Amino acid sequence: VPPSLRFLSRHRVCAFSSPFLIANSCLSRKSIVASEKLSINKKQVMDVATSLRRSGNYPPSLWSYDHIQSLTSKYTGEKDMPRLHTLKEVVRTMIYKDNEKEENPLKILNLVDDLQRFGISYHFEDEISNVLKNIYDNHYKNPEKWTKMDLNLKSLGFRLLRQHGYHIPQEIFEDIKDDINGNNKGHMQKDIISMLNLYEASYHSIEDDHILDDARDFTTKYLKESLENISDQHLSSLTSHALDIPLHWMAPRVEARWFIEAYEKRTGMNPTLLELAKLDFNMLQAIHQEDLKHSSRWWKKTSWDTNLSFLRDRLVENFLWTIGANSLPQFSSLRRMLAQVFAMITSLDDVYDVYGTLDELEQFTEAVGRWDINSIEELPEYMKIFFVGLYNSINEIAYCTLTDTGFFSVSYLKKAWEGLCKAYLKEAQWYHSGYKPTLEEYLENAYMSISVPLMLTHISFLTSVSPTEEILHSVERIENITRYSAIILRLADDLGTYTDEMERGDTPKSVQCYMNESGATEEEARMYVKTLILNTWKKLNKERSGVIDSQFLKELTECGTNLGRMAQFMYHEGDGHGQRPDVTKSHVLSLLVNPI
Ligand code: LA6
Ligand code: MN
Ligand code: MN
Ligand code: MN
Ligand code: MN
Repeated sequence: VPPSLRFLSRHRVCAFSSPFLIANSCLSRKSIVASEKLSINKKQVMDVATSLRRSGNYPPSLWSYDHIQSLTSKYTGEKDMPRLHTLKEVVRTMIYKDNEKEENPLKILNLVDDLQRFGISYHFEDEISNVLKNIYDNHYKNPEKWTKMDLNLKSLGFRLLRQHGYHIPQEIFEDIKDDINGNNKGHMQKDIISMLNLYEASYHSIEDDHILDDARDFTTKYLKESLENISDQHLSSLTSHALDIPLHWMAPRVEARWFIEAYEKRTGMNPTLLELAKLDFNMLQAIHQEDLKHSSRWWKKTSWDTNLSFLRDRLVENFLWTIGANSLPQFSSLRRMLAQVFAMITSLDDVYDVYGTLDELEQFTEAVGRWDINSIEELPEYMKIFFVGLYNSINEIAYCTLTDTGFFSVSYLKKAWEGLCKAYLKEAQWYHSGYKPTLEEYLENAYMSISVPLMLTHISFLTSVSPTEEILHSVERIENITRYSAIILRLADDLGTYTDEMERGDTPKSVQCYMNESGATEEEARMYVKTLILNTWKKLNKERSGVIDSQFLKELTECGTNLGRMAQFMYHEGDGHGQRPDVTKSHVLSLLVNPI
């Protein structure tokens, strides 16, 4: 450090409570001009800025470009199509045959459940919706019929029907109210399968479904206590898997891989179903591999991994989120563009949280607002590289929507990025000023800064074939769904990442906000945040049943919900997205690299 800059040295600065407050005010545009007068050049000032920048301390990527490009699968192309088609026809017949046995719908409901868990229900959408309509009309619509059903059938039907938008009131479980409150010992059917199905059903609750809250508590405790004594291997692994993450919260591809491997060990399993599930999984994986390779070529072309080396290099992990959002075969181009969007979000987050000075971040936020390539001269070099990379990629996405659908989306996409930058900037300002928001104030901004609104804006333009007005109307109609998905993602992210964030220096996250305002301990605050996640799911469940009239809204809603599920998966053993790529590695291998 040159003598004239000693006042900025780390040693002195650390004596103040917020080093960055000092550093930033010293490094503003005005002070650079002033420092030039003091015969200190801009480069020296920037060097000091660099020495004061925080570090993400992110481990390097585990996936080299060459490794990704070398991925191959035997399941590409047309050669497996005839077999897939044959198996699908066999299963279709199976659905119709089971559907005719109306007197006990348990068998067909189990089949629907299995198809969904295998991740192959998308082949049988019409059949499944016919089956469920039938079952609803004949068994669940009329409360008089509830008394004749056993708890297992009731629970399974309740879950599948609610999942598909039917309104089944919680009162279907009125008769077990006393049992689950502990007042009527011994009457309720308590075999493991029934308890499992009741447990899974309880996650489809909406607010004020108190019977289901009690059912969740009861079955969770019951299943935990029974776990050691379940002699059937398959049943015991189903149980611990369910206790780990309930089915309704599970990321679908992760569940598919897990369930296929578990199903294989089930006594009396159906080999045709298993073959179809495996083949479909492997064929989808082959498509996903090509999408990943495509995304990785884009990532290399940005050169951010070398030119902006302070960023997390997480292309593969970002890609994993895209198959979490939508894994269907016809959505390759969505995944390819979404991987770009997710990688740019993750990178931009590091610019705001780790690398940028407050003054630079203000400049960058304004530059995104202008969206003008001719007015970025003022930005520091690294931000020019970032801005042009972002500008090119987003304009290219807008170009795709223009040529595909005739709609020029760039002003909406730009607005979404500006919104994200503003939310990021607010957090940076809070951090630099030492401000402690209340939890409510924090979440009002943090549901934006977790980027779900931006993601869903892009997803709606990339998946819709509808006219503009309809898309914009759709975005409005899913406002609440967007918000609740975003809050789930935010809270799950906070639980997985706040330890490192607080260590590095960041704005208080939900756990800290709650501790600050309530005096709770860290453990109590974590519990509170988990309760908030559960309660947000209840709100989301209610909203989900309101969009079943439109196929497009249903798909968009599923995407939003899946992003929440993906977050609960990525963060449930720590920060699988940023700090712990090693934890995510086995999932990348099983979902993207190795066939079954
Ligand atoms: C998580 O990092 C991150 F980068 C996200 C943007 C989460 C959303 C997921 C994507 C884009 P971090 P922050 C696939 O925990 O600073 O640093 O918002 O996010 O808490
Ligand atoms: Mn786990
Ligand atoms: Mn961050
Ligand atoms: Mn951030
Ligand atoms: Mn975080």
